[in-house]
Amino acid sequence: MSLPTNFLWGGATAANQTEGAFDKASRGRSNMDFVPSGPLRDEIIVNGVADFTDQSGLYYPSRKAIDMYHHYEEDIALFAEMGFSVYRLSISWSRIFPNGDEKEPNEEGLKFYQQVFETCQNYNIEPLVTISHFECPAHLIEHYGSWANKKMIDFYLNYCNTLFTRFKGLVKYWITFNEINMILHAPYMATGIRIADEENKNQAIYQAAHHQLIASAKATKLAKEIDSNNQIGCMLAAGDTYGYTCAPEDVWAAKLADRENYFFTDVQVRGYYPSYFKKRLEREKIELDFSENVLDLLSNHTVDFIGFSYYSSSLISADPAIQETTEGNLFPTLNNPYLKSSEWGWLIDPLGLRITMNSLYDRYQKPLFIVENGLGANDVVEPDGMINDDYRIDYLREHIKMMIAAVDEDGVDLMGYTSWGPIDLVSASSGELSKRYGFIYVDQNNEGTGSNERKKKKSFEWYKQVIKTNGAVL
Ligand code: BGP
Repeated sequence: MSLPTNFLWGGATAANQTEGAFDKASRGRSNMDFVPSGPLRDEIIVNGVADFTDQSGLYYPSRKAIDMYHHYEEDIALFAEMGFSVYRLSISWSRIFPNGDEKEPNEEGLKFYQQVFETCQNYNIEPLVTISHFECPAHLIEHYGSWANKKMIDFYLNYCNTLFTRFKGLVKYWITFNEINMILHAPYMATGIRIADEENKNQAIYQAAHHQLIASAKATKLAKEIDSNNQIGCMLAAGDTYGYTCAPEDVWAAKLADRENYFFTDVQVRGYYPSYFKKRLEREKIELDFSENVLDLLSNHTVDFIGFSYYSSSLISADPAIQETTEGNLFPTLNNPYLKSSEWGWLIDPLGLRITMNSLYDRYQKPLFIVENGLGANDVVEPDGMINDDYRIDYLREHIKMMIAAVDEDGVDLMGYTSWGPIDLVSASSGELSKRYGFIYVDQNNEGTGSNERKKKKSFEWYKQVIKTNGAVL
């Protein structure tokens, strides 16, 4: 079993789930600053009813997170100790443009990321930067309706221009939007849009997605103009859908479900709206701008690589009587009797990763990058201070085995692997700190009253060895 010698190993985080310091250094307010933990959360991230007036009594986990803003040197040093050659992180748009529509950026924000990237550089860690990871300045939501509005393309481009120019030479791997297809499941969290009425939901979603796809193509163009070394990726929440039975109706239902996701990558990788989707637009009377310059843009500025997250496969049935679904996921799927699930009800399917990698590579024949994969679990600190997360090691081992098989036996071209949350962070779906993913434990909790002290878990040494042996010792 072998991986290429230049294979990139590391971990992935997002600004709103780690940084905290939401009001430091002239940072503006952002969509996730107003999403509390607890029962209100689901409603807000899905239907977009965040209240931008401060509600005392509620706890907003993104505001404090794990205070990586003040701990990044220590954290990156720990990543380096594990041997990371890549660190995927996102930039908080509202640190750079506090309102989002200014012409000039906030120097304090730029300086912060400059220091972060220089720290990475000192350890020979390649940053992989997500330009927008579930992040939108609150001002753009309040005053423009976020991505529902075409003007967002220019605001986003101005932000990209600032990043590409300022970080030229420090960053070469970029992802335009995190899990662009998550707009289907959590429109507010993913993009800041609010779905006003169910009837026009798809028009609203695909209009906003269309703006993001145009913005992504424009950003790709700009990135290359500023530095031809730049490598741009799209990013998809992936995971193949299986039919519940071999009934052709179930197989067909699974194919249709996968298309919902592939639509986004079809545009970003192939450069045009696929025929099946154009038919759907006609059927649903969804109107989008397909002027010649938009079509040219999409076709001339496709991405260099396909970033994707993989947590599990999905299961679908055409029979409405089959209804038993998993829990704790933003997009519940049918329970698969062949699979176990995590404490949060997410199905665990390592072979599904190999299947998904093959589906993506068969379809696109472009380099893939696994930019998220991991297990969210309740970790226990033993009286001796140890955190024995063998379940996490098992999860990752089985997934990495399948990843290597896809490369080694199936010939998939894979650039790298960044596990999700190498350090504990705020869960996007639940807002909980107790849903931990890290190799590094953070003394922080669901109420935000912890000390933020960092501690290595058992998986820390395990992952270090995996990286050192390029996946040979698992
Ligand atoms: C993806 C997001 C991440 C991350 C991850 C795990 O959808 O890109 O931001 O949070 O899922 O999900 P959760 O945090 O809900 O466990």
